[in-house]
Amino acid sequence: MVNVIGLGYIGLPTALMMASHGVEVIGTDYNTELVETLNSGKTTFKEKGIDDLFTKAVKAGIQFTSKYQVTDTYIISVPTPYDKFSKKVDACYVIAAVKDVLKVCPKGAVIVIESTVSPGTMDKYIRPAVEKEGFVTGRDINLVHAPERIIPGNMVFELVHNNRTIGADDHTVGEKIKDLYASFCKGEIVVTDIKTAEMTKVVENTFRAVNIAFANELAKICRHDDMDVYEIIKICNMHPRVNILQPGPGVGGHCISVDPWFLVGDYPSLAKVIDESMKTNDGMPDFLLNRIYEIMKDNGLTDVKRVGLYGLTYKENVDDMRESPTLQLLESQERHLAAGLKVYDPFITEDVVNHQYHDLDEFIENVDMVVIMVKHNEIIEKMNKLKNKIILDCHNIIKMDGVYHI
Ligand code: SAJ
Repeated sequence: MVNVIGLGYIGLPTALMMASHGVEVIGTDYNTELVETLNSGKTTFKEKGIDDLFTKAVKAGIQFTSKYQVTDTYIISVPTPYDKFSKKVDACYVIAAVKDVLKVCPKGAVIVIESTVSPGTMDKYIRPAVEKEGFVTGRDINLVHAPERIIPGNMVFELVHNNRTIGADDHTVGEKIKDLYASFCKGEIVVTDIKTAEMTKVVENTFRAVNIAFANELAKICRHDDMDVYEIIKICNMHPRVNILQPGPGVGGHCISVDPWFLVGDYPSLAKVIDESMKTNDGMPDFLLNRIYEIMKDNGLTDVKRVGLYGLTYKENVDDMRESPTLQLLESQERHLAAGLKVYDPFITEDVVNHQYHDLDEFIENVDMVVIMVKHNEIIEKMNKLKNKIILDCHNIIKMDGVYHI
């Protein structure tokens, strides 16, 4: 039996996937409300394919509880909070979960950490925490790091099809955990050591962050001399060895906007390109705010209350707002002038910011200018509703005359 600890964005789909592929799974979360919701037959967030997967897993016998189980395999996927100012990740929840596991687990148990941690965390914090409790790692407890790699919006597909990395002290233990993941994962599963696994996870997200920063920098260069960045990227990408990403209003989420800072924090005099890239991405909401003022001025619009931001989530077709560029922009706006920008997102049904709308038509009716912050399918399908509005499209998805871009 596998006890999955932490039933959030990663733990829940992982537990459901294993259960629906013949593994006996019990999911544990200290949030009793969340456990009750799952036990009442409902999932806790929106994600393509998750409801069907949930039904299959429940049929296969998955259970949800707040108690830690006595078993030989634990998978920990609890959040790793990130401090915006120190740019450091705090492994406190992971350590707390490991300590709780140690209270119940038999000798020889394997603890797999899926949560993203900064490179070196296992040796610096987790291993000492285990040994402080009187356990010898490698003998009484086997530690494994199996970083998750799935992308919100396509998690269920990617869980099955992505390649995976398993970092273990002991190769035999690594192979055993590889077999467990192979119950559902059709990708290649590489077994390596823990530090390498920690580093690969952060490096993958850093690669993407640096490449998004490059696209954002190109957008700024092109804006400066009135060139079409999308046309330029499209043509460059026809070269067999060029693959530029897309500029945008900023980088959100709890991964690409966070993980690369771990490398900057640990190697300040070495990680120069990464540092500049992160600053470029973090600066995009401010750049965009200036662009909004510029377009307002060009169109004789003086009242910021007549401008609406479409999209609050950090990217399209998910309900996750963590580090979202829209929230960053709203924060920045409050520093610069009286707040007033209107906001709407079809995925956010509760009130989270001022001047928020819950109906697309009503939102559009109350603004003269719409800024497309997030390319939800809804607005692609209903772009006709934007006719006669001033449009600033941060994703180049609105195919109409007179649309402004970043
Ligand atoms: N973005 C751009 N331009 C692009 C692509 C993305 O501005 O061309 C922005 C998005 O709008 C979003 C942010 O970047 O605000 C991040 O979105 P994303 O879709 O690139 O990635 P995440 O954060 O949802 O998920 C990433 C993935 N990592 C990589 O692709 C290397 C995923 O596989 C990881 O599992 C996840 O981080 C994680 O949990 O670490």
